[in-house]
Amino acid sequence: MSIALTAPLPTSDALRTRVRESLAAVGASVELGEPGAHGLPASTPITGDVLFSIPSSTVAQTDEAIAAAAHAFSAWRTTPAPVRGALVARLGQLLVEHKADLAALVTVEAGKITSEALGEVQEMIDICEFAVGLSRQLYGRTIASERPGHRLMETWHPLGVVGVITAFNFPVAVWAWNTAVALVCGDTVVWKPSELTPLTAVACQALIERACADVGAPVDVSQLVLGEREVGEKLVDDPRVALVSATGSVRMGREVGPRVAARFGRSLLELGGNNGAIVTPAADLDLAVRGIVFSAAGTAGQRCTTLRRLLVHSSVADEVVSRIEAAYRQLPVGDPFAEGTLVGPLIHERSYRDMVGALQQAEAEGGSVTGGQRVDVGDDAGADAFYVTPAVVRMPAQTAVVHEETFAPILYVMTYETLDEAIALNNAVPQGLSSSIFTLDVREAERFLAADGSDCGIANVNIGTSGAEIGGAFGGEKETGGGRESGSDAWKAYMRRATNTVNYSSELPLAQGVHFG
Ligand code: UN1
Repeated sequence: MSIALTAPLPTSDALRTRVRESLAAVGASVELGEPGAHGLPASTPITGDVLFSIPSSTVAQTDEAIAAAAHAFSAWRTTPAPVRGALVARLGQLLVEHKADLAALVTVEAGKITSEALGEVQEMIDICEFAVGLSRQLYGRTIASERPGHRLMETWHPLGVVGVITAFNFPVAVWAWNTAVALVCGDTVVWKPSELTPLTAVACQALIERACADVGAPVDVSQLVLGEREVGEKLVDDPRVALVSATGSVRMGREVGPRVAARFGRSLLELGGNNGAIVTPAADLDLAVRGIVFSAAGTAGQRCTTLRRLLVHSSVADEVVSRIEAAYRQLPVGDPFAEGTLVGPLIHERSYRDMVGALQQAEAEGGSVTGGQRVDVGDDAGADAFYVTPAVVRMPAQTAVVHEETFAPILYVMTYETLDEAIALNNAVPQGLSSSIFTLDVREAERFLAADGSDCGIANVNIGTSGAEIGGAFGGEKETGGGRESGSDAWKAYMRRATNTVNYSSELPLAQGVHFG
């Protein structure tokens, strides 16, 4: 394939320097060993190389981290919420100050283009602002009591230690969604980031520790554990971890959910998406194509909110598809640091293999593929890096392959005749995260948002499936796991509810009219 890269790839040595500079700027100290040395490999999808080897946490260290967080909880839970908010406010300031440093690490480790990496850090800043406001708005309701001289009310209390397990594709924002909210709710946090993005995590930990020092909060309220499966399993199985908030694959969620439930812990799951968008004949096609291209090809198709299925009315299908294909031909693929790049690398070879496998299966199921080629980066620097052109696949029907989430830029296109059919197709997959409709017809839009419309946790009109703001609750139904994070009243998952009945009379009436002696 002779698609020009936006610029020659940087060398791994240049990326090492960038990492060192960014870590130094945020004040993180971590032992950066030679690649191949004992420890956790810290790699980059930009060149596909391991950059450093860093110390990882043992299960015993994870146990200590949980113990420290549990100990810190006993004081943190009675710290007034607005005082807890001051810690999150300071974290937000530090994130503003170090936005570029953190974004550079996100680009190195997750391969996001600079604009999206900066956007991810902005999402952290936004949730900090939200959580600071929330720290003065944690509320309970009072409810009319059936008994005279009685008050019935709900109070919300801190829950305990929150275990946060995050994925590579949002290596910092999802930590911040959970941590900012958990901390103002009076919880303490133990974070296990993806083993693919440990350095960004180390940087975040340095910033939260500095924020703690600056406002005089106990540093143990936020812990970081780096490692692979056994570290996550410890968080899942330890009864001191009251809530496990896990982002990742459906397969991971299928394990985490029952294991946490078996010990009567709580889990908040944010699993796979397989998001659809409907384009009706009443759509503004210019706007629809722009929204579709960002949602389907942005982040190289590696968001859980990525648009993967386009359900387009047969009367506009050819036009929409040819405009998407034309836009795709113009998308600069390459070094995510280079100005102008819009599509960076896939995270690793396995993603590339999954993409190739899905495209082969799609063809076998009658699909016709445009794009989806590996971009030859031309020299040794990128032999283990995987850059691809985004793919559009016209499918004769929503076949088996379309029901699966392949974490790569593949957009399957199906046509429909009636809106009912389109909504049924939208809802026919096992996942239920995000969805959109492009239409200027208010009846179609409202039908899509109604109880018998989209069955997803996110249903949009005239915007794509990705790029949600933090103010709303984020999450989805069915195999997406049912959790809600981030804004709105998602904070309630991080607290426990007590129902209080207060008798301020001198009588003792029993509820339901019961007489007892
Ligand atoms: C994810 O992909 O796990 O709505 C999170 C979005 C982002 C968050 C995505 N705000 O695309």
